[in-house]
Amino acid sequence: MTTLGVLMMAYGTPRSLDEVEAYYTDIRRGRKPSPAELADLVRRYEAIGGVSPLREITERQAKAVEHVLNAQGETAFRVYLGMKHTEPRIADAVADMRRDGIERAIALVLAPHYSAMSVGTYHEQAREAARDGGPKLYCVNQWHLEPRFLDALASRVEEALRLCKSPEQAMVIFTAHSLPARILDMGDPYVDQLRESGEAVAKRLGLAHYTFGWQSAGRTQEPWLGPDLLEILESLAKEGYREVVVCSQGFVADHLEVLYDIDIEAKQRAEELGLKLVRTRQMNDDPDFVRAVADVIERAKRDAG
Ligand code: FEC
Repeated sequence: MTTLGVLMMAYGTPRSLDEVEAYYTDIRRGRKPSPAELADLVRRYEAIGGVSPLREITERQAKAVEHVLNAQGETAFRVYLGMKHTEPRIADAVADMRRDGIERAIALVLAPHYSAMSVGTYHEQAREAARDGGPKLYCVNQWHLEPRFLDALASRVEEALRLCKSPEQAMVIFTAHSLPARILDMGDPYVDQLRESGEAVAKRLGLAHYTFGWQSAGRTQEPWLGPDLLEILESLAKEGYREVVVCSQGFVADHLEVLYDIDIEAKQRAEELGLKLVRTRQMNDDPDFVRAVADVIERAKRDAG
């Protein structure tokens, strides 16, 4: 039986506070952060306990997906993990596949919605690494409407609503990482795809109150997609809402942007505004999510022939 490779790609996170500067520099494509920017990022990592659980969770996700894929028995799969901003890099994973004689691989980013500025840049790195000597890559652009992924989101929103005193009156806010607003002029599908998955979840649950917002915008001069989650909280408090559910549908793991930006920063703002904020549980390596990702890979395998 030949083995089909899976190049699973994720953001990556520093292993310790000592690595934060190099990480931040990599995110900024080689521009070092100023001392104040670095201190602010270190402060945020310290606030969530010093390191982010993202690395460990990504590794668990990769193992669990490989296990589910191989339990089906028809094809042998081998999952290789490649990170965008830390080791093992995407190019390392591609080199490992080549070394192991993998000729074909499905390339999948652990981010459901496509933007040229996010998923597109992972694919660029993967294609570049595979250009000379393979393997042949089949890149999955988006998987935000994968039925089991939508089920997993819907069940988490439902669970969060159950923690509200008046679930029918609570506002559900679907969020994702903001990007520079110039993606709107590039015909990028990111914004539409976030609406599509949020609408699908709202329809599944028959939600009366839901909205969309952005979080974790970069600290750069150019305009970013808005409104930001913090602004939305202010508007909702003014409109008389008392409870909100934040479903960070663009992320699939607990990490800095969830544990700090929502659990610390947004919760504190909500409290000041007299709002109760309940965040939906992240996917991590929960079996329903792992199954959804395996479905995405199986589908890509069929499409690749
Ligand atoms: O837990 C962790 O340690 C890592 C959490 C983390 C995830 C993540 C996901 C996304 N990002 C996306 C876009 C951008 C753009 C910039 C940017 C900057 C940062 C910084 C940190 C950071 N991101 Fe990130 N992102 C995570 C962490 N991100 C830290 C730098 C400090 C800051 O701005 O807070 C701006 C780059 C620039 O300055 O030029 C753009 C997108 C995602 C979701 C898709 C994905 O996972 O790839 C999009 C997780």
